[in-house]
Amino acid sequence: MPTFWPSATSSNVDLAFTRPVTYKVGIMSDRFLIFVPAYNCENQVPRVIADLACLTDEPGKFAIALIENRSTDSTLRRAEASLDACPLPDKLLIQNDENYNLGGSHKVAFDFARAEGYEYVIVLHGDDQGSIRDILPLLRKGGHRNLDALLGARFMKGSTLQGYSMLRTWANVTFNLIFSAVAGKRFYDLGSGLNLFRRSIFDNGFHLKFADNLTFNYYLVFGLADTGKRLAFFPINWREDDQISNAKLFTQGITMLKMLGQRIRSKQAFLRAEHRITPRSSYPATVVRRWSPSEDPA
Ligand SMILES: Nc1nc2c(ncn2[C@@H]2O[C@H](COP(=O)(O)OP(=O)(O)OP(=O)(O)O)[C@@H](O)[C@H]2O)c(=O)[nH]1
Ligand SMILES: [Mg+2]
Repeated sequence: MPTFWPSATSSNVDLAFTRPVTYKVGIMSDRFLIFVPAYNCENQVPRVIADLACLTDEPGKFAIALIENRSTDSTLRRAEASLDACPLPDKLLIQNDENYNLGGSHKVAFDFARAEGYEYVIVLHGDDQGSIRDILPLLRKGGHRNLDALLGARFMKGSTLQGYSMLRTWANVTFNLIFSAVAGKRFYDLGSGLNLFRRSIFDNGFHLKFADNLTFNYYLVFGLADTGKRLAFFPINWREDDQISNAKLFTQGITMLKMLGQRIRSKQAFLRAEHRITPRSSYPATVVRRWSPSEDPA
């Protein structure tokens, strides 16, 4: 287990017995794992990884874990080449042993982040619809410190959306409002592709029975609100250009209505219920390649 970097806000460190240390305000002391879920996005994943080069001069400790989900195209090969070329020192290419879909990939990522001692997980979808740059100003201000989840929102003041039809935008905004009313907490997005989570909130496994598919995030926002987690939303820039959307408006809408029915009937039963089509006791994955500073040639 790697050593934790001291947290600027930690109160359990007795500084009286140590040399004076100047803790800088901001992200200097935090460890972030950037989790990039990737499936059949061979054309987009190189752009996402190339963009992460902007983190080289950031003071926080950023590592990348790209989790490849058994793509049928060249995503794995192209991800490896892109990671190899990326100037950040800590990088991992992980492949799920089976396809666990997007929600299952999150479970792999949170588990891995716990094993390696990361305090925060930043989710950034591998299909290049958003950018890590949108969250950086908040991290620099320490905006994540008093929160359990900082969620990117495509549908709030300050957000920009490109390539989304009126119908799709309307459907999203409508579901945001319905979910908010049911949860008693304002949700500005039920699942964008740029989110930050405090990793320790997943240590008790409250998320493990949430659906493994693309609806995982919808369960998660309810789960976060219903277990009293501290969450906030921030506006993001989101686009759809050469991506293939897998979120089918009609079938997804029906699924969401069923989910709402379940949640309205009982909050507690909803939290405890099995929401997966294929329940699993574990989500095994394999590290295909790891780059770390100590392994760099001298
Ligand atoms: N569809 C799908 N996406 C996966 C899977 N595993 C990881 N992903 C990644 O999850 C992200 C989201 O998938 P999308 O198909 O774009 O779904 P979405 O973002 O909910 O829908 P859009 O709003 O249309 O983009 C992408 O970065 C995928 O590469 C999988 O098994 N299926
Ligand atoms: Mg997408």
